[in-house]
Amino acid sequence: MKTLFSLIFTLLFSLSVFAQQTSLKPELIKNFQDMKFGMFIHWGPVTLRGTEIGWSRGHQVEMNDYDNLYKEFNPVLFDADKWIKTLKDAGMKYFVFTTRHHDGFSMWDTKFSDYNIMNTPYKKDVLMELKNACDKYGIMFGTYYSICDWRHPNYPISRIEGVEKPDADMDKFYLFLKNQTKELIEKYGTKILWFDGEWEKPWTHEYGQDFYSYLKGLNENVLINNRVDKGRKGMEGTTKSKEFAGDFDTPEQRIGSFDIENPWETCMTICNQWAWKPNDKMKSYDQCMQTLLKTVGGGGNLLFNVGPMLDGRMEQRQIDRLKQMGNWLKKYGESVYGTTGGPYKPTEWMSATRKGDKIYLHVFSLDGEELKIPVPGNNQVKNCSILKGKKLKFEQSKKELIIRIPAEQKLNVVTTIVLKLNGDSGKIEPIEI
Ligand code: H79
Repeated sequence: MKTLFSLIFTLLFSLSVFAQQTSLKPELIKNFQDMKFGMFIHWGPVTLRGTEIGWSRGHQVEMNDYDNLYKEFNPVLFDADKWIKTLKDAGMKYFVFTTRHHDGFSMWDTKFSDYNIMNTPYKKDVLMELKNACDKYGIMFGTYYSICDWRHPNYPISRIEGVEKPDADMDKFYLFLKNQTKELIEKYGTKILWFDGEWEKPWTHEYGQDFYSYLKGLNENVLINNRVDKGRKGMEGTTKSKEFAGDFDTPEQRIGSFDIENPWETCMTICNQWAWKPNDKMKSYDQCMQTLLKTVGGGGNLLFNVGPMLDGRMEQRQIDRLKQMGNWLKKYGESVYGTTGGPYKPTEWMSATRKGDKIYLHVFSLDGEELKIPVPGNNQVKNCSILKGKKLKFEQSKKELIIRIPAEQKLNVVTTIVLKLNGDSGKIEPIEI
């Protein structure tokens, strides 16, 4: 009896391990990590008010007003081609679009809710246009999808006092989630399902597990973030333990901690608000570059968020800022794409990436002309230069590597230095500076 029990247990256990392994192919996640830089978009009828998507419903914007904004949503200057071209010119490789935020509005032609883009005066399936533009430019297409839906009658929570939901029914609501995400996978070919809003009580670990295997069953090549399940540690975004589903971690509005074991992606806004806000404070070029390079240097991807305006255009100042980043990446991209974070862990003033026998140092600030860092493990530095620039003099002892960077060689915002080693940089243990 005991052996039969343990046999069944072993069988079930190996089946579940098997399921986990087949659900995430290493090359799928490697390909994702190699891309490094993507664009997040938060957009919807709420841009008519300029307040935050989802969160302002029933707060800054009276609920009834919020829920009727779609009747006026007519972004006549929306041009999917222009958006994706902007993204491409920024050096970004993938795209994640808010298909349904916590407010419950569906930005595509869905069969499962009338509260969708086809019932606005605009009447066009913006999601399909974006998907087609991504295909045209060779950009990976992904979709943000909120698990909570504060407006949906079957979802138990509204977040607003005094609103009763007599039709609350989580199992019915879960069926709605399955139906909608099936459309995103089958009709729109989404490659990334970027969930959110999983932290509320009605969503459980059991739903999370079931949803993850359901979606992988529809297409095993869809990447799914860790917000599908209940394992996320707040805005830090890491996953509590292996028992929770999710292909990558999701630090929000912060650069994730150094981690080259578990895939992660920082999501961050180029201004302050996720959805467009008039005259929102925009990050400087310096802040944008440091955010990107410290994220990549820590082993992560950056999903950088833009909120387009109510007429469908992105703000010109944001397009210009992204273009500046793209111009940098055009020249120095080999130090970003396809690299691994480290071996030096990011600091305030420097971050590093590596590939093959090379280490790239991104120096943001340096007092004087000498860069002093620990030697890269057991390796010898063979030569050292500014990336795409002049050779630099250096000395190495057993412990220390000293690189001379003449003042006139220092570049604005970031100076990238390439070290060529006598061995594989991938094998070096992380180094704290
Ligand atoms: O979709 C974006 C956010 O709307 C969503 N996740 C990203 C990707 C998000 N979920 N939780 N949070 C953001 C954190 C919530 C912060 C809040 Fe607030 C503080 C909610 C209410 C007070 C920020 C400030 C949002 C509204 C005011």
